[in-house]
Order: sequence, then structure tokens, then C-alpha cells
Amino acid sequence: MLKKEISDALVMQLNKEFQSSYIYLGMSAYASKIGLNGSSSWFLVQYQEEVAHAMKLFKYLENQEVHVTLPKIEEANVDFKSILDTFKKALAHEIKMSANLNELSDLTMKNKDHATYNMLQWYVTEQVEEEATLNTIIDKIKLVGDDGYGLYAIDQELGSRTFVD
Ligand code: OFO
Repeated sequence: MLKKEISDALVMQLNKEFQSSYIYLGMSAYASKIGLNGSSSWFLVQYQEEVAHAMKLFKYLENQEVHVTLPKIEEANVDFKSILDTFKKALAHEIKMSANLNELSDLTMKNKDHATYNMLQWYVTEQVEEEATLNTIIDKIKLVGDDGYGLYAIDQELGSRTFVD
């Protein structure tokens, strides 16, 4: 049985994961609008990953017999300055998500909730990977700058990402 403070915090995190999926769907729509179909597809895979993150939490809460509530999801942005700006915003978002998950982890530690702490470590590791991936993409885009062919090549590469659950 989870403490209410913890189940409430997990429900908020569940909401944030769905919010993340929506944010990435907006980014996918923007990339598609400016003709970067590979980037659009990359963001769509990220959208799927975020839904999977949310569902993992949803299942955990159900297994713990928590009566889950589903707070509303905010509108997502579909307009950015450039593809570089889009990936930078994605990174800024993930840095915030990492901070949330660290706080959540601290809360479970403080409450000696080992099972939830353990479950959350998967997310903590995932965040490190997400930030690293976004940093690499940003560096590559910065390197080619406004070069049409360079950007085209990066976009092609991003388009090869597939969803792995
Ligand atoms: Fe769920 O990892 Fe990104 O936000």
C-alpha cells in the first residue's frame, strides 16, 4: 500500500509523462511542417516512448491498488524558431523531467518506500540517456548550421529511429 503523498506524486508524474508525449507530438508536427520528415518521425518515436513511460507508471499504480486520477494535459506548442530551437527546447524539457524524477526519488527514500524507489530508478537511468541523445543531436545540428545538405543528412539519420518498448 502506497502512502498518499507518494501515490499523489506518482499521479503527477504520470501526468507529466503524458504531457511530455504531447510536447513531442507538437514537435513532430512542426518538423513535418518545415519538411524535415526524418526529425518529425524521430519526435513521433519519442512521443510513443513517453506514452510507454506513462503506461509503466499507470500499471505500477494499478498494481498497488491506487485509484488513479487523470489530471488534464496542457496544450502543446506546434511552432518553433527552427529545428535547432526545437531540439534545444526538448533538452530543456528533459532536464526539468530529470529534476522531477530526482525529487520523486528523494521522496521515496525519505519515506523508506523501497519498491517505488526501485521502480523509479529505471526512469532516472532513462533520463540520463535522453539528455545525452538530445545533446548529441544538438551538437550535430550546430556543426552543420544552415547547411542544407548537412541538415538533410542529419534528418535522414534521425528518420531511422524506431520505437523499442
Ligand atoms: Fe519520460 O522521459 Fe522524456 O520526458
